[in-house]
Amino acid sequence: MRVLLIGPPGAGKGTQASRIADHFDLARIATGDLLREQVANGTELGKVAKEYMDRGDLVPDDLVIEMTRDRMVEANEEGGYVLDGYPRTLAQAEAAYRWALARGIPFDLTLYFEIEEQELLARLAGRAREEHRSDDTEETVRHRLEVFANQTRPLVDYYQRRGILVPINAVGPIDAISEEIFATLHWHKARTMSAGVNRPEWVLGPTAT
Ligand code: B4P
Repeated sequence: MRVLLIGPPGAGKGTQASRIADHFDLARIATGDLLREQVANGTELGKVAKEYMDRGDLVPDDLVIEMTRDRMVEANEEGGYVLDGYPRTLAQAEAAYRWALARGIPFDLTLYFEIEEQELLARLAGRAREEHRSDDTEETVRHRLEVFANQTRPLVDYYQRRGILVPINAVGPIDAISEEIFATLHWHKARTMSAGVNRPEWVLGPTAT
């Protein structure tokens, strides 16, 4: 199973991605965590990425695309993955699509975490107190929400046109949201295993733009 999670910062992608990975025995590939690891290790990529992350901007597409590919191949060989935070731009989505198509491993499902801005601001203020993340200051969070609206929200249409988008209500108890997601994924798994109804991304045509 190859699943993507899309949602604004603080929507709970990281929280739910870990649970999905545990429940379905999938690898979790979280680009935010991978980038923070690069920053902590002081790599060249980390040095470049830090500037963008601290401002609340997205790290340049080519760096993120390159960083993510090998992990996707490894994880796919081990049974699949949940992608948390990638793709985040149309350019990343197109690159991921062409790359996956060429290998016959298109994405199965995209979960879109729906949530109001007020709830996001409250959650991220909580995370700022607990985790001291340099990109969780109020000003940076507001900027990240704008970046999401301008650069990432268009992916909702993109994956809807591909027929693999499922909206998830991301407000409520964490366990209840996990249950909704697990039910969706179990249903999808059962459906794709029955003959003739497998409709992954690639059967919908070479491009959705
Ligand atoms: P991420 O690490 O992906 O940060 P995020 O979007 O804020 O995280 P998420 O939505 O996963 O929130 P979480 O579950 O932790 O990215 C950080 C930065 O990395 C980006 O701004 C960018 O610069 C860079 N980056 C990453 N990917 C990139 C890409 N593809 N291209 C370019 N740049 C990229 O939840 C937040 C909080 O809410 C937690 O404290 C949690 O406990 C709480 N919470 C979760 N669910 C809840 C619920 N149901 N109720 C109440 N609280 C809840």
